[in-house]
Amino acid sequence: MQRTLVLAKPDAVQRGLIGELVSRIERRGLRIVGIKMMRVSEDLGRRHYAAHVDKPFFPGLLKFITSGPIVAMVVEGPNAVELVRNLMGATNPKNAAPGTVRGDLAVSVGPNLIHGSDSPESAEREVALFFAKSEILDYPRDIDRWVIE
Ligand code: D4T
Repeated sequence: MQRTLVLAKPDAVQRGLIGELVSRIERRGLRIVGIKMMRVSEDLGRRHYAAHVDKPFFPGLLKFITSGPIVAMVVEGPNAVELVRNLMGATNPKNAAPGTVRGDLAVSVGPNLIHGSDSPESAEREVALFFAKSEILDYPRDIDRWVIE
């Protein structure tokens, strides 16, 4: 079982696509075990994108990710990191396959709707950056026992 951090970026929130992203994740069979709407502070943005601080696109990236509310999620399942990366599609929507989030719904490499951790190590680091332990809730799939005949 693996966990990964998923962000519905500011463009996803503004375009009313939170449900679309959540739905694709859930329909794949992955479980959401943490979810919250929040603003990314400049400090959190810098820490999250630490690998990119020296890249020419970093200032724009930081402005974008801090520009409006996002929805952060902890997503759990077998191979969750790879499954989420696959459903996101390539970073540049121009190269993203149809059927993926970016291939179906995005046109630009900046506002490209979704973030997913790129390795189990990044996932561990990023989940800890965005979520306190108490905000991640494990639950069994035992809803049928509440059915009243
Ligand atoms: P994130 O990290 O947001 O999930 O995207 P990816 O994992 O798919 O892509 P990334 O880490 O290589 O890039 C991080 C972030 O920077 C933006 N970006 C990237 C950009 O604005 N211009 C660029 O040239 C690149 C390569 C998009 C995603």
